[in-house]
Amino acid sequence: MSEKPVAGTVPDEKEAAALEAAFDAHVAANGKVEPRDWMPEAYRKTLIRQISQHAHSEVIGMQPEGNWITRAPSLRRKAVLLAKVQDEAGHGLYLYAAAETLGVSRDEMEDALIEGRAKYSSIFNYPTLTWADIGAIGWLVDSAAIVNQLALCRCSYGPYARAMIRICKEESFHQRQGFEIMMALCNGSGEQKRMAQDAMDRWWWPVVMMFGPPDANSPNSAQSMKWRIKHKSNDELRQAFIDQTVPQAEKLGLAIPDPDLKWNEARGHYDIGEIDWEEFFNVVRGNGQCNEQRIERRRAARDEGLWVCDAALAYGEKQRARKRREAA
Ligand code: FAQ
Repeated sequence: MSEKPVAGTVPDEKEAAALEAAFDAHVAANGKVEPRDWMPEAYRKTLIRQISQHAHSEVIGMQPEGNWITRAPSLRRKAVLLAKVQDEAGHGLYLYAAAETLGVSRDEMEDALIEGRAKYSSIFNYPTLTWADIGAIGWLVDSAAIVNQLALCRCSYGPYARAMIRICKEESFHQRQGFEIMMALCNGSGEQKRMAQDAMDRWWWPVVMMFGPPDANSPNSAQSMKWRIKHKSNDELRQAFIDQTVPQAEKLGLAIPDPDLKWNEARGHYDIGEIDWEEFFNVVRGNGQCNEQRIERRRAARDEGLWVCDAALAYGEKQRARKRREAA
């Protein structure tokens, strides 16, 4: 993008309008934006909001699954779950690093989360009551995350798009491990099958809501789509997830807890019943079953881990001092 102005330019009003017009044309032509490029302040802020929210979701998302690491039903299941939870930490790291390229520090983002100024995905405020919930998260939540993130691989902001490509590859493994847990339960005893159905009954609607409010009530969508941060709307992604998941549920022999779910031949999509948006906004406002616990655990993990950061920084400084002495 040779004609792109660089960050740090302080333009006057006329220049600013020209820069913005050039920026809009660049992203409209599917051009990528890199950290040193000039960008509208609102674009930068929108990305910080979305990427940090995404990073927080990955990190908070470790808690519901972490809850079952010590209780996984076999050593194999335990090892796989441990690896998955570690992957989520890695995803958080890539995403925080992508957000840092926009001039915000990791400490600032973490403070915003812990002080309730930044959001994270509603889905992680539901409890994991049985082992089948681990299958449901992997199968349903990771499927939903992949549908959303595949579109984000084409996001106009380079560092975010590149992080998404790597994350999506790892999420497909997560989705398969979830489906495999559900398959084992559905082919098992009557009690196991009932456990799988119970997880399906509790997770289905929260996952459907996870794509965000309906397009008509999504204040950020229009601008984010214009800037090619988002390539598909919340409702388009929700529909894609439903269409791909219904046949998978049929294959497992699980019923979807929606009496109004039916194939619409004319639309070429499934129709679904009414979504309880009051529940969604209630959870987003902090009143879900686990919001308080999730943030409290995150705060404790940060506070208890501070000495590790201090020790790592002191060790790094000691190494640098030794190198300086050796070079002198
Ligand atoms: N939860 O105007 P829109 C994962 C907020 S990663 C809470 O439509 P936008 C991996 C939204 O922030 C899951 N808040 O907003 C994993 C906004 O509030 P604000 C996370 C929500 O940004 C799997 C307001 O509502 N994925 O699962 C939610 O254009 C298993 C109005 O909404 C991402 O974050 C929600 N569900 O579209 C990990 C993907 N939905 O900020 C562990 C990246 C909306 O103005 C285990 N993010 N809100 O105060 C996105 O694609 C977008 O941000 C959307 C929302 C689609 C989530």
